[in-house]
Amino acid sequence: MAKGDRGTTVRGRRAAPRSGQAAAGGDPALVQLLTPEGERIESVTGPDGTTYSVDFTDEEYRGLYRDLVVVRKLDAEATALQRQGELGIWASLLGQEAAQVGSGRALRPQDMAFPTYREHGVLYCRGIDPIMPLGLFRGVDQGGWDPNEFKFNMYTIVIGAQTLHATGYAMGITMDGKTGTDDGEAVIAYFGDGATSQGDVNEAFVWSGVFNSPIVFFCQNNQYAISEPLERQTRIPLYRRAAGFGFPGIRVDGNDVLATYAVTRTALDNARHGQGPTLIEAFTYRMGAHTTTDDPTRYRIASEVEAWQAKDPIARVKAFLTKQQIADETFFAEVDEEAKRESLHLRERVLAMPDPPPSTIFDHVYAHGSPLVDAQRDELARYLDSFEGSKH
Ligand SMILES: Cc1ncc(C[n+]2csc(CCOP(=O)(O)OP(=O)(O)O)c2C)c(N)n1
Ligand SMILES: [Mg+2]
Repeated sequence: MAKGDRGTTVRGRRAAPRSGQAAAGGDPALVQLLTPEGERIESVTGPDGTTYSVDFTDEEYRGLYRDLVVVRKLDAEATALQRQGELGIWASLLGQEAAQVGSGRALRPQDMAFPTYREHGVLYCRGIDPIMPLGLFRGVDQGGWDPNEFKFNMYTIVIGAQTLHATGYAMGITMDGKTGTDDGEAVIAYFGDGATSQGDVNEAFVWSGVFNSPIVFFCQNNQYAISEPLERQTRIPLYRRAAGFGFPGIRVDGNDVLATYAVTRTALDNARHGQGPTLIEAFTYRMGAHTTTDDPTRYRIASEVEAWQAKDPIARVKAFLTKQQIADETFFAEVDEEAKRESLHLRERVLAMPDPPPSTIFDHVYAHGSPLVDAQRDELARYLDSFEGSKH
């Protein structure tokens, strides 16, 4: 995968042992600040000369660890709920926690995010009640959060469509004069490796590039689009596609929460200051199934999954915190306990979610209603009333 990259060099000033380089898979273009063994790399200079580093307090490091653990636990609970018939489907983020927490925490409050259907970790970082996507996947509502209040749009199932929505939004905030200052707004659009083959995504790249829009394209390359592996999407590393559209692309270790944070924050700040788009390729791995309807053992081998297990995004933060004596066993046990409490709370609330009346399917089709939708609502009501003993 990285073969075409051999000519690119990263000049990192490494404070930690050289093991960091091997851990980066030998790919010199991968920005990494925390190796799988938990060694901290002080800073890394990317191919374009930008230096990436983070300067967190101990409390902030512990906060990131807590986010990662809670997000994974809530996700596992959602998968279990689906298996027990309580959700129609679930798209797990397992393995992608660092890509999501790193980029999610890099967002400033005023930044707007456009997610796919898998961004539960980013949603959590935006302060949205984690039950919200479960209502959607239980089929009792259509998401439920206010995109403007939380600056996090609705989940998008149509692959790549949100990149165009995000591009339009980014062009709009430029016209509204909301960019160009430190407290200006920037936009982030999430999508997967498979989505990069969609026309929508390529059109979004064209428009954003040409209009120098304040947008960060955040591609979580989890190596698969359902059963289709990366080599069926591209012959070159995905981040290098950006060059053809006239803006920078960078590949970051998506299992490294620190590097993901640093790269995303820089790209967002560039965008808000009028320096245009960036494509970030967060190199990661989907540890679970595509969704609960999928069986990945049909198309990938166990040794591949095991190789990625050794790059686990949470284990490396735990190793780092332990080595640096930033956290101890008591803290880790507390976080586990907290995650357990939150997931139990989530479960109880999901089970208590009432089924909505059938007519609510028509409620949010148009913001201000429509005669056609009104007629369809009436027709359904008449149909349901036609059943003997119907309460509808
Ligand atoms: C326009 C469109 N085509 C096909 C699908 C069916 N589909 C759902 S998920 C998916 C794969 C997406 O892969 P990727 O972009 O890598 O995201 P990931 O699921 O791996 O996060 C496809 C083809 C769809 N939802 N929308
Ligand atoms: Mg994918």
